[in-house]
Amino acid sequence: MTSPTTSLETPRVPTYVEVNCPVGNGYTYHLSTDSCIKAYNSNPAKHSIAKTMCQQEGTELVSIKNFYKWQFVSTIIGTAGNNYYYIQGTKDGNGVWKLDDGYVMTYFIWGSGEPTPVSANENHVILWTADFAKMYDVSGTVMYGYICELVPI
Ligand SMILES: [Ca+2]
Repeated sequence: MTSPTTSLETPRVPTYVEVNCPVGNGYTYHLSTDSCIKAYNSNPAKHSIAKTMCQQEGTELVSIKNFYKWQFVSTIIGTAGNNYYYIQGTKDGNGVWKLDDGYVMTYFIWGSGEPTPVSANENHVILWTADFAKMYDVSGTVMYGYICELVPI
């Protein structure tokens, strides 16, 4: 005697990020990391301006907290060509990398020879497509592209 297997699974409830991701504005949603990002490279900006540009459209610079997130971002920007994109990450006076919310940054996938010694004042992070979208620490004053991310409010 077998009873029918129930198929009354609860429908998956879309997340805030999924529902609100502005895909019509060029953002891409990625389900398994629940992230929504857009890469900008046509109007390079220094770090502080890049941050503001994201904020002006209700997003922030992308925060990369694990390999899977980095992998998604790398598929968006590509791992070829010669493009640079600011992401979150600011080095404090003690050489500690922090995200914009003040939490310590724990995931890194540095490019060759990176990070540069603390004394060099390279206090921000970019991804460089020519090196497989790996992280490079740089001065925030150089104009680069940037990647914005929609985060839950
Ligand atoms: Ca560097």
